[in-house]
Amino acid sequence: MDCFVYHTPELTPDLSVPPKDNAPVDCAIVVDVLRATTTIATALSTGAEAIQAFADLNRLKTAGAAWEKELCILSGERGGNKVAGFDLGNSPLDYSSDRVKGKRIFMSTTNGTRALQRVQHAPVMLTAALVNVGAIVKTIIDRQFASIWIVNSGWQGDYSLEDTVCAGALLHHLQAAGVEVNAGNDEAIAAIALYKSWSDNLLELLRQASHGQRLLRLQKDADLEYCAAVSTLDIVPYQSELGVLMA
Ligand code: 3SL
Repeated sequence: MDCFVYHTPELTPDLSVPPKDNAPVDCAIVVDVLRATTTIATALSTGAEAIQAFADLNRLKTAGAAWEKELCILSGERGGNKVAGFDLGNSPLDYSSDRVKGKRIFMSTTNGTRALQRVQHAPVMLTAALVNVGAIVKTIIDRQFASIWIVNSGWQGDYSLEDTVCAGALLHHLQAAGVEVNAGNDEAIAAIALYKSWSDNLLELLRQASHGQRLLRLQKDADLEYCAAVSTLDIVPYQSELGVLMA
């Protein structure tokens, strides 16, 4: 399996529009460990009907207003904080079953939703975080993709340690399951090496990462602990229609 890792949406070949010829990849996997894809996995595992992602807050509000009010949750994060007037921010711990069961979550985050848009025309799009690595690895193996892109969200165009370690976890666990992983770029090799050196202490890696530090300054210690746990959720978020993620 040809495996590429991209550190940011901007570095990822553009699949925000349909490809002219054959798709350049079978499956794109978007990663934003802190915290968008962890929140997506959590919300779907606690029974949200779907997550509908938007880069633009005004488009989000318009779509949410057209949805049945009792079944709509507005979820917005900018700079780590909840957007004023929204129901929820981006803390996965807030997405409990009693808040989200049966509801559609209209979500916008600083980086994660931009990464989703960047590859929205991939033939298959999944989202991964440390919490659902095992479920994603199993799906990749079952679907027998010939090629995958792991698309890290990064932080405002910059590299992020926590997304890279998750990319490495995915590739390492594919290898451990006997898949022949052909690293398509150096980023894939580096991601595996990063995961191997930190796999016993992922929480500490998240604490040292620049976005982890930002979240710690916002008193989000419990979020970091939650996001650092590996394969605690057996859930595979996939894009069912443009911009909509379901389990
Ligand atoms: O950048 C994003 O998409 C967010 O996940 C950032 S935060 O962790 O919610 O601050």
